[in-house]
Amino acid sequence: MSTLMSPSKEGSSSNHDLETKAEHEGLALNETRITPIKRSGRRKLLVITGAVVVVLALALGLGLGLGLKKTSNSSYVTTNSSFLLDPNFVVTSTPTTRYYEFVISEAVGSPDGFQRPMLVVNNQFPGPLVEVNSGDELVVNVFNQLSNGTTIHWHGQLQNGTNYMDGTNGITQCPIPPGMNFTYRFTINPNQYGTFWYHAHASTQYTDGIYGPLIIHSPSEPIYGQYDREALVILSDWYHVMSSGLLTQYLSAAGIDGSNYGGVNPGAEPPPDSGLINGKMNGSSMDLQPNLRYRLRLINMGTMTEFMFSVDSHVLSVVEADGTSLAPVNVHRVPIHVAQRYSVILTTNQTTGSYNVRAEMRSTCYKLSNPNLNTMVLATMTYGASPSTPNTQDWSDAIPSLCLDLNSTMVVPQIAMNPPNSTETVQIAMSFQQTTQSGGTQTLAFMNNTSWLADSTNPTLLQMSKVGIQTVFDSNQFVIVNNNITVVDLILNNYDDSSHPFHLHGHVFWIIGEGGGSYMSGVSQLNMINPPRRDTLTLPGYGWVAIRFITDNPGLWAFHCHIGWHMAAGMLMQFASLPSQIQQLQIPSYLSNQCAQQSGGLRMMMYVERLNVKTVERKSD
Ligand SMILES: *[C@@H]1O[C@H](CO)[C@@H](O)[C@H](O)[C@H]1NC(C)=O
Ligand SMILES: *[C@@H]1O[C@H](CO)[C@@H](O)[C@H](O)[C@H]1NC(C)=O
Ligand SMILES: *[C@@H]1O[C@H](CO)[C@@H](O)[C@H](O)[C@H]1NC(C)=O
Ligand SMILES: *[C@@H]1O[C@H](CO)[C@@H](O)[C@H](O)[C@H]1NC(C)=O
Ligand SMILES: *[C@@H]1O[C@H](CO)[C@@H](O)[C@H](O)[C@H]1NC(C)=O
Ligand SMILES: *[C@@H]1O[C@H](CO)[C@@H](O)[C@H](O)[C@H]1NC(C)=O
Ligand SMILES: *[C@@H]1O[C@H](CO)[C@@H](O)[C@H](O)[C@H]1NC(C)=O
Ligand SMILES: *[C@@H]1O[C@H](CO)[C@@H](O)[C@H](O)[C@H]1NC(C)=O
Ligand SMILES: *[C@@H]1O[C@H](CO)[C@@H](O)[C@H](O)[C@H]1NC(C)=O
Ligand SMILES: *[C@@H]1O[C@H](CO)[C@@H](O)[C@H](O)[C@H]1NC(C)=O
Ligand SMILES: *[C@@H]1O[C@H](CO)[C@@H](O)[C@H](O)[C@H]1NC(C)=O
Ligand SMILES: [Cu+2]
Repeated sequence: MSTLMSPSKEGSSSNHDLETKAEHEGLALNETRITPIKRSGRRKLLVITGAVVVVLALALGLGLGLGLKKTSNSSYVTTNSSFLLDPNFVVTSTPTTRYYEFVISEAVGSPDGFQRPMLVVNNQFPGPLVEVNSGDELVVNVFNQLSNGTTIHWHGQLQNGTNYMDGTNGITQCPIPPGMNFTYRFTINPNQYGTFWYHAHASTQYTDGIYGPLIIHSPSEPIYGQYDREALVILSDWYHVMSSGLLTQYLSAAGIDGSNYGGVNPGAEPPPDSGLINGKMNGSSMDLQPNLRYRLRLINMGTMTEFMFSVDSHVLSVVEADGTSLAPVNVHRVPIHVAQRYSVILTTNQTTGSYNVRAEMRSTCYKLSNPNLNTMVLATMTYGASPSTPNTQDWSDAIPSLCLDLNSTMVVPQIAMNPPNSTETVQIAMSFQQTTQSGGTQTLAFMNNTSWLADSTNPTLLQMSKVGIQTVFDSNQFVIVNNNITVVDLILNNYDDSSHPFHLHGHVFWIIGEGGGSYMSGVSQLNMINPPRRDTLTLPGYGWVAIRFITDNPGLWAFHCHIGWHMAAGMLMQFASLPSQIQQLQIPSYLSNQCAQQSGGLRMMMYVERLNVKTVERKSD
């Protein structure tokens, strides 16, 4: 049995390497003209840009009401008492159509004991379970009762031929206007199964509670039948205030209000106030039966926190990562970053009683610390006895200091696939940079030279569906267009000190390499033998990753950091695959109608306009 990886030596030294290179050799940094800022501690490099940043918080429409149900008589959020899956769900390869109704609304809840307004699906938190078989058609009518526009994204779904159902604001659709519906209708890929989720994909809305599990069963899943029961374990970090206010502070010149966190630090993310397991802090209970094998489906639905998951006295056998069945590997703890999923098999064969289930928040990876945050989030697992407060011991294995993925040597797909040779290499530099605005400086995230900004009135998919390969995107969109089916090597260099969980929409990619420092062609090691396949991976601080994927899925696909604050700060780029096929997509007319409604004056989302971004380099000490 392996316990968890030891902290990467590469990672910790790469910080130094990078600065050495930048300052003395003028290598990677000068070459790419990326002049990252260090978002914590002493700043060595400073970038001044001639950017004009206008923040238009057009709260138009908030007061209009438009006959919407207002939330003054707010209902109280409910949370399921059990997260066991129904063992009678019929797993079959005969597809059917499954219908769901989602009402998105504001409601009041207190997941961790602190009452606050939340944004929820069907008044439930976490949102309702969507459970399907591979090949099923899924129809979800989303009724937006919020005062702002929203979208729902189906994380990890390939959406082959239905890119317009991907639910990504500014890319595949406009926000569903308040009081309107959008019906998501798509076929679950017949070869896709495992643990997925859905969440709002407009600004930072999902942080406020719009998320839930999406489970895809299949008799062809390699691990199918190797367990007796299944349970969901939903992990999330949690705030005591609405994310929109925190986002405004985070993107402001001064950064977030640091009075609670030992000082102001522009560019530093607001640290959460608590952590939750299945929508509760310390309160969730898992009532199991003895001598059964449980498939625990772990999903990190949080905004910025990597969790370290474990169950006292129970070895976990990891068998799935992001929908790929794995050769089982036994661990004591599983690190799980934002938007990732793992299935682990837990056998209830120890002394009957209650045990601690632990989701430890990796707060060492925050820029600011919240003195009121309790990083040890607990639930209680009981079998063969009545539940009691557990008196069980944590595993003694050291927890690595860096926020990295499960060592990729432990993520070995059961269905082996070596990637085809690549035909194209795309290298991207990711960094945070300071840009000037009228009131001072603002810290934004850049993919090469572009800090993404959603165009909530004219999504890139609609643009390309009209104009095809000739589309000229605005300067806030970094889009890599592939007119042919190619095999892309995407190499991402991180010039920031934090790790970032990156997600590629519409694809399952191979992780062919990762390391500290910058990628060096011919020197950096790549693995072509059955590499891990998943949809979300962690890019190490001051490190690199290389992923490989095939552009055989027509559409506009976001590639972004899943840390909500970072995506909102611009850490997103897009792949546009097969423009001629994009022009053939059967995009429902109500999708463009809802866009027309946005430009008609109801601009609900905070809109940040950035003009004339030019980077000038300046060193200071
Ligand atoms: C991953 O595991 C391999 C094999 O045990 C080891 O050589 C390597 O150092 C590990 N990587 C990290 C980052 O811990
Ligand atoms: C991103 O910038 C790097 C460094 O300048 C460059 O080599 C690379 O081609 C750029 N990537 C794209 C897709 O333009
Ligand atoms: C919540 O409970 C209801 C009723 O028992 C059930 O139908 C639903 O699937 C549950 N949701 C989750 C997420 O377990
Ligand atoms: C939206 O869907 C809900 C629930 O199905 C329905 O009651 C409502 O009339 C629909 N609204 C619009 C504008 O279509
Ligand atoms: C949760 O449990 C931990 C560990 O027992 C404890 O330190 C913490 O105070 C608890 N939090 C609450 C809100 O009960
Ligand atoms: C419990 O089950 C695990 C996993 O199958 C096994 O490795 C272990 O030996 C079992 N322990 C006992 C006490 O039966
Ligand atoms: C793939 O690349 C390897 C190494 O360059 C080469 O030996 C092999 O022939 C290539 N395979 C195909 C199918 O082109
Ligand atoms: C970024 O833009 C600057 C100035 O426009 C240019 O010189 C530089 O090569 C660009 N860097 C990348 C990585 O594309
Ligand atoms: C892409 O496809 C077009 C039309 O099918 C073809 O003419 C062109 O040569 C292809 N380009 C590449 C780089 O393969
Ligand atoms: C998408 O569908 C096309 C056409 O059926 C197929 O060639 C392609 O391989 C599919 N891609 C994925 C990722 O399923
Ligand atoms: C709606 O958006 C505005 C502007 O970003 C924000 O101030 C407000 O808090 C949002 N309302 C909700 C309920 O999220
Ligand atoms: Cu990030």
